[in-house]
Amino acid sequence: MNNQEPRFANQLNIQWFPGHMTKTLRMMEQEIQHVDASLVLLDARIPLSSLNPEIERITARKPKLYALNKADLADPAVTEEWIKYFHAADAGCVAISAKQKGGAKAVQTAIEKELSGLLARRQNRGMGGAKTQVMLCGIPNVGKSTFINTFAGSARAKAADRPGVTKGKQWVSTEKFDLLDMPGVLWKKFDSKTIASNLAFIGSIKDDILDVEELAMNLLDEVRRNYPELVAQRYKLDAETLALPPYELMEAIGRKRGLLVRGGEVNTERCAIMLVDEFRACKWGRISLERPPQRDDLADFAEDDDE
Ligand SMILES: Nc1nc2c(ncn2[C@@H]2O[C@H](COP(=O)(O)OP(=O)(O)OP(=O)(O)O)[C@@H](O)[C@H]2O)c(=O)[nH]1
Ligand SMILES: [Mg+2]
Repeated sequence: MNNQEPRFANQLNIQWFPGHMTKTLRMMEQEIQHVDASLVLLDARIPLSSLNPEIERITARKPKLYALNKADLADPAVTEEWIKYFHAADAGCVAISAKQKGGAKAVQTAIEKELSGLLARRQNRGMGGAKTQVMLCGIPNVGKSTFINTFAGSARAKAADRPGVTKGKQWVSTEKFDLLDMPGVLWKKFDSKTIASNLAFIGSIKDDILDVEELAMNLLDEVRRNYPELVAQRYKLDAETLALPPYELMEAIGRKRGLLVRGGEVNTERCAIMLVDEFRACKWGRISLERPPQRDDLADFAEDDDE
């Protein structure tokens, strides 16, 4: 199983964990003591790979809700499976698209449900008007600041399409809630190369430490396994071309798009950037890169261990 995993992820063993992430983790450890609950944003396309074990540890002792964000980019049927998976583990979980107002409403209702005991106690003590304090956490670029802006109804927190936009904590208040925006955090050592690749595919790791051609080839290879028709449709590929080894497939796509350098060679770097950008902008279609583990997967895993 391991030799099929993307090669470029090996490079993530280089020193890439920036000091500000250590600072953010410390800040979260402080803040969690004072808030009522945490809202952990996961990326709906990779719910498990975006589940940061450090965030899990820090948020463990307070009520918590998971939101599978960017559900508009993920395969809706797979997202449904993920919701069932989380609910089966007794975890509160909703699917949202932070840019859309409806998401904020779904989260408000779910948080109030998670905190119903606390809210009732406050009501009984005559403190019903106190605001609920919620800390937002998640990996870089998952949509924390965007969610806060939608929830608050105005652009109060800076949000942009790259990881590492939020640099410090920021409180944003609404009528009933105080929301704490936090910088995104990753963790020092990923359990598998698949996790590292998934985080790179969706743009949670800064692209400038990655080899964009490796990134694009691995992405193509991964997506064509589960969504061959989407890749074929987007780049007008016949079955034979779609089955080419990843580098040749990328060259074929570059040639079709006319991304050539002098002499007629394909400009593979430009092609790679185009592929990654188009995937992230959902031009290939709605794609989930991860499915909930099944019993069979666990059996396979046990077999691998025995080898
Ligand atoms: N399609 C889609 N894009 C989203 C959604 N939520 C956020 N985005 C986009 O994702 C990008 C990152 O959003 P941010 O809100 O800055 O992410 P963040 O988690 O605050 O990132 P850091 O501050 O860097 O940790 C922006 O381009 C948003 O417009 C969503 O639900 N769907
Ligand atoms: Mg942010």
